[in-house]
Amino acid sequence: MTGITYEDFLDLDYDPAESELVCTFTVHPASDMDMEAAASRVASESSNGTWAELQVDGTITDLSATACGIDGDTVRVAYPEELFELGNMPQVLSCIAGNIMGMKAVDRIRLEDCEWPEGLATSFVGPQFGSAVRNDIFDAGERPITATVPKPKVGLSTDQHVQVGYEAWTGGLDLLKDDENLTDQGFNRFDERLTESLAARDDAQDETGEKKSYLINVTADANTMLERVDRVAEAGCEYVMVDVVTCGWAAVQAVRERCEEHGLAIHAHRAMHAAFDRVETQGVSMRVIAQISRLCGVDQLHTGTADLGKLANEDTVGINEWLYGDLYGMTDVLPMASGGLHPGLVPELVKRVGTNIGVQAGGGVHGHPDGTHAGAKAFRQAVDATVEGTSLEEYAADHPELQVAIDKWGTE
Ligand code: CAP
Ligand code: MG
Repeated sequence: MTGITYEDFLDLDYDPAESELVCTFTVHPASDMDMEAAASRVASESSNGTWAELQVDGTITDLSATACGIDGDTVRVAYPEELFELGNMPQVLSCIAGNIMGMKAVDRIRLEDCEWPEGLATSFVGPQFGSAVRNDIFDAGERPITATVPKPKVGLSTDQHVQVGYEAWTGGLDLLKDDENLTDQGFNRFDERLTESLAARDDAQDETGEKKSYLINVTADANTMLERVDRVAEAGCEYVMVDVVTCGWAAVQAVRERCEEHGLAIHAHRAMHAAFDRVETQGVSMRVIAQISRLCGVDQLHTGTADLGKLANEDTVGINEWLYGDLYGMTDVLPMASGGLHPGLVPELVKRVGTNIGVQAGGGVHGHPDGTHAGAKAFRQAVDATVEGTSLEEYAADHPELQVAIDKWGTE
């Protein structure tokens, strides 16, 4: 009887089958380990191996992954499709981003990218609407859709929150968005906020003749989220918002299923993603988090501002391209640019990431010297000017709100 050892997981001549999931890792081996030894341990621990040589009686299904490529500190690992439970994202991640993240055999390891095979990819439902929301819901034509998040993040009463929404909608923005840490707290209850915001939304629609909607944050335990999704649908909204990283992929998958029953779109906030992707040598890249988000079926996802805003961003452009790209016919995802944006940054943002996006500003709307309504107008004016190819300075000559915003924040 021969045992399964770490060496069995390394074959640099191996050509992965089309059905296999191929993952690319950046690996920094431990000081007592060479790259080949570390790579074989990555493949082993993330599939069917362990630290001891295994003696197995009888025939078992061979579910070994194969470390099939090493190039500098880049390691490619191929995983047989039978290793995975189809449509179960937590199970997939327990393999490819599980124990290996803390293995002593590596000083650092980061899952950089996945090449999803058709069988596994299409076992996930993907988004219902994706970037079609821009025109299906808002009839936005060529322009990005616009959103704002009331600030301060938490602490506004329901009435104050609703009033901010009303001013933003009537100022020209499409979406009011809850902040990531606002759900159902004592100062601003979920049910009351839902009902009152949608009443204000209806008024704003009547007043402007434009479609408006609301991204209400349903994040909670899975059962509570599903109840909230039902209430949002009953109340007549088009979307729910979910903090997808903090609530977990199992819950996102459950919400996606319930949203299909109601025809609701999902706005994905990525709070906590940086715990996984910020350290460039460790964790899981934002690219992979975006892939997981699309497979699990979110319609809109925060992907950063291509470095224009206040938060560190990983490759917004490349991630957005992946979200739009073909994945066996799966619906795409609308990227949301957010975090420190203001009107003056919109032209450069659109230059970097295009117009098939949502643009979201909190401080860059409510921090306008003349308040939220003027701030919303200025933000929308910046979007309209950009899409029609007029410079902000020129457009501001007969759009005073934009002029005030430029005077305050500049155009860089
Ligand atoms: C933006 C924001 C968003 C971030 C999330 C905030 O507010 O509401 O949560 O954009 O980051 O709380 O910071 P401001 P990302 O417009 O006032 O900056 O989009 O990178 O996931
Ligand atoms: Mg926020």
